[in-house]
Amino acid sequence: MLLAPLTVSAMVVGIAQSIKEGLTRTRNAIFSRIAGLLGASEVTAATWEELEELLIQADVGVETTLHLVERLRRRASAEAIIRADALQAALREELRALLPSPSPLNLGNRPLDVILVVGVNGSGKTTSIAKLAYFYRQQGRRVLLAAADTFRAAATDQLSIWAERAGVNVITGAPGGDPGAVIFDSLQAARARGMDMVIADTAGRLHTQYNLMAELRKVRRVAAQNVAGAPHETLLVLDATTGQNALSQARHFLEAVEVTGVILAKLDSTAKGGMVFAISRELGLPVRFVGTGEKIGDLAPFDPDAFIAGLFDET
Ligand SMILES: Nc1nc2c(ncn2[C@@H]2O[C@H](COP(=O)(O)OP(=O)(O)OP(=O)(O)O)[C@@H](O)[C@H]2O)c(=O)[nH]1
Ligand SMILES: [Mg+2]
Repeated sequence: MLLAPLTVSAMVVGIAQSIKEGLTRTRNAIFSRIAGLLGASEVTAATWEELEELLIQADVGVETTLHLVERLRRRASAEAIIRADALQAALREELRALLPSPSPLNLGNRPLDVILVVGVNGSGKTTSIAKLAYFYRQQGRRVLLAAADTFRAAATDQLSIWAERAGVNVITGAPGGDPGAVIFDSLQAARARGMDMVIADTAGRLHTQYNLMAELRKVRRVAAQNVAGAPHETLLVLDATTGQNALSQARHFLEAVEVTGVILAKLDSTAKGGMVFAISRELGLPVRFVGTGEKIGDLAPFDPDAFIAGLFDET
């Protein structure tokens, strides 16, 4: 049974609110201090140094932080900014400029969309896939899951439990079996059952990094052979609590498979929400969704304006 699609305005308010809630730790631990810092009566060299430290603590990344603070310093002097609110507004603008403007995902333009979800084990892949399934189902999509993580014995069971919560079916394979076969079966089943979206879970760990990447490439190949242009989106799940480590993991994946966007899981569990800026600037990838909790509905489509607001605004 399909759920009624949400109205657009209700969704936008809901999205902004859940992004804000997901940012509670980042806001309380870091950005409220930044706001306080910029609110001091006098801006000195120490102010800039402290700003730098706080941004690095928020995992904005060293390179991105230096770029930001340098731009802000220049603006402060060029525009003779002395008022705290003007300085904060300038920082917000500079942060916003680091994020790409929202663009639609490459979905909904064909009879069957295929989304591949990749990432290291424990990053939040399975949970995020279930949340994605739930999210798209609420929009009236007919979603089928593919349990193509055949390496870890419990992975299929875990995905099946989550699928039930999301109200969608899963195609599974034999433990230790060929993930390419699971994808193939899933695409056939999707067509036979009149589904319009397949979301595939993939292994996060194999015996070697080489095997893992070879497997991911094979999964992609099978998808491409069976559905034109598939996978239409390859989303990399990163664990926000691992901060800069997640970026180096991401680089490994980028070398092996074409990634089109990021799901930043566990945003609610960390003060490292600044990672979003590093992902955008240093990896050149758009963040597409953020995980804001452990429940099925705790996934928000990324909205850059809501994200910036959520960093600073309590209400
Ligand atoms: N607070 C919070 N926890 C999350 C979020 N997303 C995932 N988790 C938790 O992170 C843990 C790992 O999530 P999984 O979805 O199992 O991760 P995985 O990448 O599939 O892991 P493997 O299958 O072992 O490779 C679980 O305890 C989830 O509940 C989130 O957005 N917020
Ligand atoms: Mg998993």
